[in-house]
Amino acid sequence: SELAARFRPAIQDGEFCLHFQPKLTLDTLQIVGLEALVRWQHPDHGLIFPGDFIPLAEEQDFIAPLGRWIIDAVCRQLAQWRADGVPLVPVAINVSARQLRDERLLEDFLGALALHGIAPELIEIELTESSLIEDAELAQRNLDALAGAGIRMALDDFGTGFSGLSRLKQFPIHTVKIDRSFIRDIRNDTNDAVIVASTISLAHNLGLTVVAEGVETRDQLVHLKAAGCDQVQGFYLQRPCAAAQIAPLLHKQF
Ligand code: G
Ligand code: G
Ligand code: NA
Ligand code: MN
Repeated sequence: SELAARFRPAIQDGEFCLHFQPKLTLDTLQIVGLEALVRWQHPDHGLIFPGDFIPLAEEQDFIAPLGRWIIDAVCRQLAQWRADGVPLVPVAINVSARQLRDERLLEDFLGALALHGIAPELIEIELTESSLIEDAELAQRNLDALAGAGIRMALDDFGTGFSGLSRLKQFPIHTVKIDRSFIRDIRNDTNDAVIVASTISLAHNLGLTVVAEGVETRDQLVHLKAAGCDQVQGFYLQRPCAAAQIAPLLHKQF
């Protein structure tokens, strides 16, 4: 396709960029982490969101080089913030199914961390349930090695897959992110409220941190706080934004 043909030059020409969305602790509403979200500033099509090119990148064997660019860009950004005196919080990187099966994944992370002098505790990987299902052996080896190196893992979009509970035992997961489809109607839909409450209780019993994603209203926030959720992320709190807008937010709270 036309988009795929431009993938490689787009890296060279600096057309990819990262936005960052804060995760806040429900106790104090302080920022305790960021999620990196890739965007493509296409010369003809304008800003393209990852939903419109990540699946294509996976299909076209471009996800490995793009993934490497993203890992390096996150570590470079952390080093830049540190040089600017910005208080650092961990940054989460989304890793897709194909990337999890790449023999070089560990090397990519460790190489970028070393190059930019970043501690592994400042990086988190976000995985989806579905990415853990097929060819789980290779994924398991990569994830065990990454966890062994000190990188934390979050299970993203939790509740939308079929195998969440067994995966929590099998893989080195520290955090579950409850999918935003359960948060949307949490105030009115009893099923959603029960699913969220049960997920929080299950996760806490397993010693895991719980993040609710897609929080768009104050009412949802109040409900999640009463339900004992640990962290929140969503448009009500902060939309994904450029690094330059994140720095003052981190400065302000420390
Ligand atoms: O921004 P948007 O709603 O289009 O994001 C859609 C999907 O793209 C999300 O599922 C998100 O996890 C994924 N995504 C965003 N950034 C990255 C990234 O850097 N790498 C990978 N593999 N997926 C990403
Ligand atoms: O699959 P994943 O959870 O990684 O998807 C991240 C995507 O969710 C990003 O594209 C981000 O823009 C989007 N997002 C973040 N907060 C909200 C929100 O409050 N509402 C909605 N609808 N999308 C959100
Ligand atoms: Na994510
Ligand atoms: Mn998600």
